[in-house]
Amino acid sequence: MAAAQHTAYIGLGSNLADPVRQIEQALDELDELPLTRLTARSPLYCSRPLGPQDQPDFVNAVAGIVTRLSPLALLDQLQALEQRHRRVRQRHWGPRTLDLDLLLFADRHWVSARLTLPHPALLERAFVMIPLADIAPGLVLDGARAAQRAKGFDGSDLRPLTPPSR
Ligand code: ROI
Repeated sequence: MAAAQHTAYIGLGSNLADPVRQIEQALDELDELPLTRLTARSPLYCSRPLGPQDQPDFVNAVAGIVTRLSPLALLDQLQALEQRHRRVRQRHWGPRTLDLDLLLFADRHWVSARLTLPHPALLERAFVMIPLADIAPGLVLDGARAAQRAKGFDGSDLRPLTPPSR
């Protein structure tokens, strides 16, 4: 029997080596993962770095996918994709060519050394919640809709790079 299909959301971030190209390419590559289809992509946002400020601004986006992969098989694929972008991580919370965070996988709750679902910082980060709310406004997270949660951020650290209609 074929594995069941689930919806998952991926956070994308880059602040090195032409970040817009890194993110655009990663979105295409998500669509090409085995047993996986890209179903939604948020606009791209420019965001001030969280963490050390002596690094370039980030480009961030959130992708929606449907997949027949398991959460850990998907995580393996995301990490392989990061490696293909020659991910460099010079220091903790420092600049990187491509970060792919598995934010949500269906309504799974999971805690292990490799993976925590939902992503532990999901609700705290404007550069995740605002693009997530763009593509999944009605998604209920801890009792509140994504759109409602996104309104809780002042948004001044986040600038859209592409029109929301894309
Ligand atoms: N800051 C922003 N704005 N966007 C990110 O994707 C991001 N990723 C990180 C750290 C270094 C914590 N800061 C970030 O990993």
